[in-house]
Amino acid sequence: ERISMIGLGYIGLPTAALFAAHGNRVIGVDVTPHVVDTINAGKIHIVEPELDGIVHKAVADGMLHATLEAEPADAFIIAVPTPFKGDYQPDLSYIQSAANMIAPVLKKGNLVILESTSPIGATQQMAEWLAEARPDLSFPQSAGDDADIQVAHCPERVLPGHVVRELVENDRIIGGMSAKATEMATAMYKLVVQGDCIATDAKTAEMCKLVENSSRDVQIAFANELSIICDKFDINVWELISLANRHPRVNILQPGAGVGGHCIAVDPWFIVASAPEEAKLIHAARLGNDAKPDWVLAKGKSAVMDVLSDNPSRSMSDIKVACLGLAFKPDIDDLRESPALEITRNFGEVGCQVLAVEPNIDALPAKLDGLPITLTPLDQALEEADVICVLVKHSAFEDLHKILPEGTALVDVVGL
Ligand code: SAJ
Repeated sequence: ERISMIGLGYIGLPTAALFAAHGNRVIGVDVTPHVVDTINAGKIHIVEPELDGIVHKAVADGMLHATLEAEPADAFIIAVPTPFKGDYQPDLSYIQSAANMIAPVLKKGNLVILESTSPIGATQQMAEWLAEARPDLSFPQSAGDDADIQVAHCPERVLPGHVVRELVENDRIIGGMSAKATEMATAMYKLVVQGDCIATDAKTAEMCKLVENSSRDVQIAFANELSIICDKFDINVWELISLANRHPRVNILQPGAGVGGHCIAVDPWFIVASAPEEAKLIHAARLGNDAKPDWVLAKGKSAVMDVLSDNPSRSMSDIKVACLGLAFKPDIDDLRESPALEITRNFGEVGCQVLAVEPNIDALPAKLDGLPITLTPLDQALEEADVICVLVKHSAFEDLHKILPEGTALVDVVGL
């Protein structure tokens, strides 16, 4: 099989490399010259454990090469971003550009797979764009199993940090626009996937992916709401959750600083945008999780105010607040859409000195430039801080309770 991967980001690059590692010739296409050059040099531009070695070998073996322009192939996989616009409406322009890019090189017998997380109807829309660009070919929306080009939606569901393993082990949802498309896509994924490939239609596959992440978002919102209620009654929410979870049919997730990353905080909006009247719970969960960082900031600020009122001779500018963790979740270095980063930045605007502790990075992101925030080693931060806010449950912080200097105010929103 000759496979073309359109979009070489967090999903596209590992998927491309995996197909190449299994003996398929893979052409990776990306619009960013730096990405193309980096991959062709056998290197990677993203952070994901184990990926660099696989890409290096695939490029060295001549099985993977990256280009800026689409080339003919047997199958095309589209893994481009599907962000939302300001008003929470999905932005399909990247999918449209990808469709326009591959349309000229499509040949009878090709399979086009949309892997990007997409709002309901996006696969059909992509097939329409392809059909408009190539009136000489037939597509499944009109020709079904007999179409020249088959189209399917097979959403990715891998967990950042475990992508290489999950790409192989996870079950895949295969949503063909025709039975033939499902059959062709299943045969292709079976080249690398050890999990089950489960057949459905494209619309159900789109909804399935959105529902998986919405389900997690709603459950985390429940945990976050509990943490705020428990704070009011001075109940330890982590003890409470572990007790409740002893019930055989209860499984509550963990509260935290908020929901970060680029999937769980985005995908539920696709459902809300398309069914605003009906998706009430999903909407409320999204708002609840988005509001959690402000609640955490307020808790931290109130601890700072307590220090000031206990020490009238001190001023805000000489109070030191340690923010433990900047990443969007434990034990990764990914700071994108991170509630911990947002909280830390907001602390920097309060006027106190902020000691940012993030053992997984070497330098602070530009987003924090110009604020009184310094990247600080854990031991130094613990020694100097008046207030410690634990924002991410990194394993480096595990023993914090044992080494915490006595009398330091602690705001722990992750339950160390
Ligand atoms: N979080 C909590 N409490 C929890 C679990 C998570 O506050 O109990 C927070 C995390 O700290 C983080 C956010 O939620 O800020 C999201 O983290 P995550 O580990 O739940 O998920 P992601 O965004 O890394 O990856 C998710 C996964 N989806 C599900 O688990 C249903 C992954 O399988 C998807 O492939 C990925 O989204 C995606 O690309 O859509």
